[in-house]
Amino acid sequence: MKKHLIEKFGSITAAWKYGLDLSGNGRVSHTEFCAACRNNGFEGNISKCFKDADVDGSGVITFDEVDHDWCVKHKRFMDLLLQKYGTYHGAWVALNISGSNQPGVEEFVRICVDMGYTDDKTQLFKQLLKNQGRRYLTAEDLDSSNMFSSKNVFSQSKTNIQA
Ligand SMILES: [Ca+2]
Repeated sequence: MKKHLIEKFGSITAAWKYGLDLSGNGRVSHTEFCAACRNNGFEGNISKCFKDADVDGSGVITFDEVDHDWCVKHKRFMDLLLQKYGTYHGAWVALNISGSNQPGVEEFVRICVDMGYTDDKTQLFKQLLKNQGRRYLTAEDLDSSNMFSSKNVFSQSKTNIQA
């Protein structure tokens, strides 16, 4: 399923935002997951896939369970962004400095450097793109805040370890 989604959406982040977590609350329930599988033409064993993905058995899938590495990176990016710019809108204004509404990878790398994000910036840019064919970010792409459920991702990871 994960491979299938990445092929379809181009990145696991876009797959989560636009293919899985359609309600945008940071959690995917079994019902939502079944709908997502149908929407995306997935024909494998849906219930088994859900069980496998729900690592902590909480009954919902979080992005942390889908891709822990990217989850940590997105969280870091979000924290730095809010520290530096206060809001996503503030970051968008800084990113869209040319006023074109089409900031590309160069502008993105610049705000990443400004906020002190040290991981691979081009890879993050690609994750955030809704369509891989596009060469610029939109405000919607930039905003990854609703990828996390209300629970802090790191406390969730801790729960995983304890369980
Ligand atoms: Ca879970």
